[in-house]
Parts: sequence; structure tokens; C-alpha cells
Amino acid sequence: MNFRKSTLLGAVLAAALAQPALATDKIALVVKSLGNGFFDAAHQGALEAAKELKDVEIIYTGPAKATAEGQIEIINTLIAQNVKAIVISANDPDALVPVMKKAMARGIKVVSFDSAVRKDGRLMHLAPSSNALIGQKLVTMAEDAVGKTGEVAVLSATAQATNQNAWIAEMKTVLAQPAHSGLKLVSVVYGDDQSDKSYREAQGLFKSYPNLKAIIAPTTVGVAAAAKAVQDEKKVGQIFVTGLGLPSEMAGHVKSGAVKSFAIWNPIDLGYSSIHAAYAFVKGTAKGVPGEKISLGRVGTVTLDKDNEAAMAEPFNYDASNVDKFAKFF
Ligand code: RAM
Repeated sequence: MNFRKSTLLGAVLAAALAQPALATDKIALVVKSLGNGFFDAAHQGALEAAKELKDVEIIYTGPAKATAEGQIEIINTLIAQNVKAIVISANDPDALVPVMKKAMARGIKVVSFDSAVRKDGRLMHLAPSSNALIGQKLVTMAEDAVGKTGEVAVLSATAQATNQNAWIAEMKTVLAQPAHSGLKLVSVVYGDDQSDKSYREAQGLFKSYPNLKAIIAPTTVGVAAAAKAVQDEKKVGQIFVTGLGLPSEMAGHVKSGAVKSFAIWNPIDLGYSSIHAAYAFVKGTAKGVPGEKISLGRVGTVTLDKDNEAAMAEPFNYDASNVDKFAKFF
């Protein structure tokens, strides 16, 4: 080797040693479906976490439609791509278990967030808030809009969605209490977290239940579509819409009067926290045992319950007084 070649080699080597390429861990964020503003906000939070953690790369993905089959196909691809962790909002609690077990058997850390995978198909589940609290809030908001009596209907996401089904179950418990039994739940319909289907389902409810007073939609897609249907069909003041919505998508509907109030937690924080939780498993600082504390970066820590689930904050209420302020964020 001549002098020039060896100095060149030395320089290259020195540069490599001085700035070792940071090995990044790929963490996949698998959402129920793409094109949903709620998950876009969660993705934003995930990117913030990755920036903070430095050695993480986020793969944001999900099926076009909110189905378990679509998610299974994606997960098989992610397994082949050697991702370190999969963070998923599940379209079905049970159907995803086999593929999640396959991923975990290959050392991939699986965390569900937002909508849970059954306990044996993940290491932990991060819920945005307590299910009981959400169910209670949905009923309270409906009563605030229409009073203590009358017909109400639920417009949900997909029929298999773990989170919506848990919240609807909690709502039913609240509605069975004497203090709330004046509200009569006449129907539960599914818009599959697609705007057009949700819109048509809302129209169907208007036709089937002429005395309907409120639509409660525990989905950001459904609640916005139902409010639009109420406006378009000139039912403002006759039928009220409430549920879980994004301020950015609901501000106009609050102004039109179709919606008095709605609630949601911070989807950016939820995405951010989920990545932090997955990272703890990748680095081996979290094992997934009941009672364990999981660090969620700037959001704080959560403690796993007996089912390895943890819940974050209380849902926040929005109405004409604050919706514009938050519409800028999510
Ligand atoms: C939709 C999705 C999501 C749910 C929110 C409230 O965006 O169904 O899973 O948490 O609504």
C-alpha cells in the first residue's frame, strides 16, 4: 500500500471512529386505518418521541380500511423487515393474537395502544384513559345536550373495535343506573371509521328513529360525519351529536349548533407515549409484569395493572369556549 492510499484509509477510518453511525431501532406504528386525523396526530407524537430518543426510526403504517385482515398482512411484512417493536391500535382483540405471538416469538416487542390486542398477544396495552370514565363522560355529554330523557343512538367505528366496544359496554352500565335510565339507547350502528359510511349510518338513524334526540359517536370519524349529516339534513336543534372528536374537525360543527360539547384526550401525547413504552421494552428496561412502572418521557410514568394495561389521563371536554384554541393542535 502506498503512502497516499494508507493516509486516505486512515482518514476514512478516523472519520468513522469519530462519528459512529447511530444504529437505529425500527419501531412500527400500526394504526387502525390510514387517513384518520386521530392517527395522524398520534404519528406526530411518535415522531417527536423518536427525535428525542435519537436511535429510533418510526415506520408509520396501517390498512386502507379498518380491518384485522389488513393489519395481519402488514404485520407479516414488518416481521420480515426485522422491526424491533410493533405498536398497534387493534381492529380486533382476538384475530390479531396469532400474528402478534409470531412476532413476539421472533423477539419483536409488541405493545398495543388506543385499541387493545388481547392480553396474550402483546406485552402491554396503553389506554388513553379509563374505559369507565369514558363511558360515563359520553352519557353525561348526551344529557348535557338533550336532558335526562329521550331516545339516543350510538354510531360506532367497526363492530370488532376493542376500544369502542369497551366504551359502549361502560355506557350501557351507566344508562342502566336509575339516574340515567331516562335515556333510551335505541340502536348501535357502525360506520367503520369511514366518513361516507358513517354519514349514511347517521342518515339511516334519522329515518328509523323519528324521535331520536342524540347520536353518541365514540369515534372521531363517526362524530364528525354524524354532525355533518345533522347539518345537511337541517336537524340542528332537533338531534344533537356528541362523542369523541378532534377539535380541528369539530370546531365548525360546534359553531353550527349540531354539537354542544364533545371530548377527547391528546392524540399526540398518546402516540408519543406509546413509542416511549415500546422503546423501554426494546432496551430491556421494561419486562411487562403487573405493577411495573413504565416511563413515558415528558408525559411521566404509568403503572401496569394485573392485565398489563395502563391508562393515561382524563378525557378533556370541548365546547364553544375552547374548541378554536385546541383546533390548532389536533
Ligand atoms: C377514531 C378511532 C380511534 C379512537 C378515536 C376516538 O379515530 O376509532 O381508535 O380512539 O376515534
